[in-house]
Amino acid sequence: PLARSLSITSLNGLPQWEDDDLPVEDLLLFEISWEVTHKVGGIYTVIQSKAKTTADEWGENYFLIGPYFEQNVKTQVELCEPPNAAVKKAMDNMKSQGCQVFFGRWLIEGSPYVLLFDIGSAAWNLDRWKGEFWDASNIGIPYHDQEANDAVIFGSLTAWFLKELSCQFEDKPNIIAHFHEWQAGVGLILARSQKLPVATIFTTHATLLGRYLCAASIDFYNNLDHFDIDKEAGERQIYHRYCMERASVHCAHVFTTVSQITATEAEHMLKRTPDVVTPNGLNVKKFSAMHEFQNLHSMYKARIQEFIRGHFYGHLDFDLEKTLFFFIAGRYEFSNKGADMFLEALSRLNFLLRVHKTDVTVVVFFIMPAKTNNFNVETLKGQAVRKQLWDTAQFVKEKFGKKLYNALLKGEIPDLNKILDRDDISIMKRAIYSTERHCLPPVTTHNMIDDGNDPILNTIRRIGLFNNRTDRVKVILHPEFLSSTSPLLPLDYEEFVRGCNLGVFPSYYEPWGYTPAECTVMGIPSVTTNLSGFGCFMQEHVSDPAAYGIYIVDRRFRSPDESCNQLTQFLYGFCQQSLRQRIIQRNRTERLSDLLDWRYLGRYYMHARHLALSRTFPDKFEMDLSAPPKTEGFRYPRPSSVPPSPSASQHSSPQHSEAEDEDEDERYDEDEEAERDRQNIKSPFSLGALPQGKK
Ligand code: 1S3
Repeated sequence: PLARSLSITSLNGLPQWEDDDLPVEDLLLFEISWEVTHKVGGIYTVIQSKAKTTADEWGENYFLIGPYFEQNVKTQVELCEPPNAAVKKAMDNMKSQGCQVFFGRWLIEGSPYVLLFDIGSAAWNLDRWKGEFWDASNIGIPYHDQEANDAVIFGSLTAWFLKELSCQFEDKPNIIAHFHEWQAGVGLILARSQKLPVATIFTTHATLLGRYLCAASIDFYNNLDHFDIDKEAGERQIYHRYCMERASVHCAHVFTTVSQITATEAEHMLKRTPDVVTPNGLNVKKFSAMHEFQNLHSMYKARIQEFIRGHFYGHLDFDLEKTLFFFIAGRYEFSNKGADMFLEALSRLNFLLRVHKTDVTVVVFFIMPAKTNNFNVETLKGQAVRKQLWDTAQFVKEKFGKKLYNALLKGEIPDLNKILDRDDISIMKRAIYSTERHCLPPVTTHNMIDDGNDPILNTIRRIGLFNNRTDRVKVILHPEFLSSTSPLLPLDYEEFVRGCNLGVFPSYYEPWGYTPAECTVMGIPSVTTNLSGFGCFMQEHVSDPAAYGIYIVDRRFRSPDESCNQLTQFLYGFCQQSLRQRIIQRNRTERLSDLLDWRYLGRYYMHARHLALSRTFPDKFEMDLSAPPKTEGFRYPRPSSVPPSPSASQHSSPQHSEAEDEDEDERYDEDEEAERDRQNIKSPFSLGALPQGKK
C-alpha cells in the first residue's frame, strides 16, 4: 500500500508518475562523470546540454559529481555552501578526514549544483583504494595507467560520499546515482559491493573494445559475435579498463547506452543488453524570427571568407561567392571518424569538378586537435598580408574620398585619371608585390609535432591535394579546437559551423555523433553514416533524410569503395545546388531540431531512473514495464514540395540543375512549404504532453 506506482501510461507513451503528488524532495539525483565541468569529448556535451531539462525536473535535488580542476572551477563554477543539509554533512565528514571537496553552481543553463573532488589531494590513498577495489572486484590496476588510477581515486571518493550521504537517512530520501562511462564506474562497483541503498544507472557512450577494434580497421560489424573479447582486450593492453567497464555494466541496476547500434555492440562486447536506449539530445533554442539562423549563416560565412582571403593570398583566382565551405570536426580518430574516407572522396570530388569544368570551389576544413608547436609562419603571414591590403585600400580610399569631396564642393567633376597620384599608385603596387608567394597556400595552419606520421597530412601527400591553382577542392587542416580569440580564425565552434555549408562526418565508429546533430539544430546540412547512432536515429524518424539535408552514407552494407563513391556523389550533388536550393534545404534541416531536443529525448533518462528505482526499492516503487517510452512510428514525412514518385523524388535530393531550379522557383515558395509542413508534421512533442517538472 505504501508503494508508489511508476506507471508508463500507454496513452501517450511518456513515463509519468501516476501519483502526481510524489514529492521529489523524497529523492536525490546524482549524475557522475569525469566530464562534469571538464571538457574532454562528447560526454561533456551530453551532461552540459541536458542540465537545464534535468534541473527543471529535479530542482534543488539534482547534483552533478565530477573531478576538481582549478582552472575549470575558476572559469565555470560559482562556489557556495550546499543548501541540502544531508549533502553538507556528508561533505563535511569527508573534509574532516583531509579530503578536498568543492561545491557550487555550474554556470551553464539550468545552473545545476556540482560537487567536485580534488583527485590530487586524495592521491595518497591510491594504494589502499586499489586494494579495496581488488577485494571488491578482483580487478588489478597497473601503476603506469594514470587514467585508470585516477578512475580508482574518483570512484572511491564517489562511493565514500554516497556512503556518508546514505548514513544521513533512515528511510527517505531515496538516492539515484547515474554513472557515465568507465572512468566513473568504480564508484558504482564499490557502491554495490558495499550494498549502499542507492539506485544505480550506468550509461556507456562507447565500448572500449568497439573503439579499439574499429580503429584497427577490423571488419567490426560483420564479426560482432566472433571476437574473443578477453583476448582482444589483453592484446591491446586494456584488459583492466575493459574489466572496469564490464563490471560497471553488470553491477548497475539499469544499464543504458546512447543508440541502438551501440546497444547491439554492448551485447557482444560487454555481454549485457542495455535496458534503455537514451539517445543524446541538445538544448535547442529557437529564434523568434524564422530566418534568423539564415542571417547568422551569411554573417559567419563572411568571416570565414575573410580568413580565406588571407590564407590563399596570391592564389585567389577562385570566386569566393561560388565557394562552398565543408568541414569535419571532432576527436582525432582518423578512421573511426571517417577522415580517411572523406579525404578519398575529396580527391574524387576534385576530379569530378575539374573534368566538368565547374566554377564551384570547395574549401574543406579539418578541425581535429593534434600535437602542435603553434601556428606556422606562412599561415600567420597570410593574415598579415590580407590586413596590409585592407589598410592600403582604406588609405587610398580616404585620400580619394577627400579629393572627390573637395572637387564636388567646387562644383567640379574631378578627372578620374588624375585623382590618384604617383604615390598612391606606388603604395598600391607595393601592396600587390607583397602578395606574391613562391609556395602553395599551406594545407595546415600549425607546425605539427609529428608531421611525418600524421595520417591526415600523409593522405594529403598521397592523393596530392596540395591547394594547387587547378584544384577545385582546397584543404586546410586546423589541428586545434576553434576559439573566438584566435589571431587566425577568430570564431568559436558554433559560429564556424553556422558559417559553413556542409558538415561531413562519415564515421565508421560513432555511438551517437554530436557533430551532425549540432549542424542540424543550426540549420546546416550534414553527412553522417548508418554506422552512427545519429544516422540510424534519423533514418528511423525522417522519411527522406536527404531532402532535409541529412545525407546518410551506407557504410554497413557496401564495400568501402562503394561507400566512398556514394559520399562523393553526395558531395558533388551538393556542389550542384543553386544558392536558393541551399537556402530551402537549410530551412528544412532546421525544422528537424525538435526531434533532437532534450525536452523530448529527456524522457528516456526519466524512464531509466524510474526503472532503477523500481528495481532497487521494489517495495516502495512499482513500475508498469509493459510500455516503455516509444518513438517508434513517429516519422517526419517527406517535405510537401517533393514529388511523390521515386523517379521524380530526385528533386528532394541535391542533384538539381539550374533549369530545374528555376522551374521549382515558380512552383512553390519556401515559406509556403514551411507552413504546409508545419500543418502536416506532428512535432515529436505531440506524442504526448511532457512530464511535468516536479517542484
Ligand atoms: C562518445 O564520444 P566520442 O566522440 O569519443 O560519446 C559521445 C556522447 O555520447 C557520442 O556522441 C560519440 O559518438 C562517442 O564517441
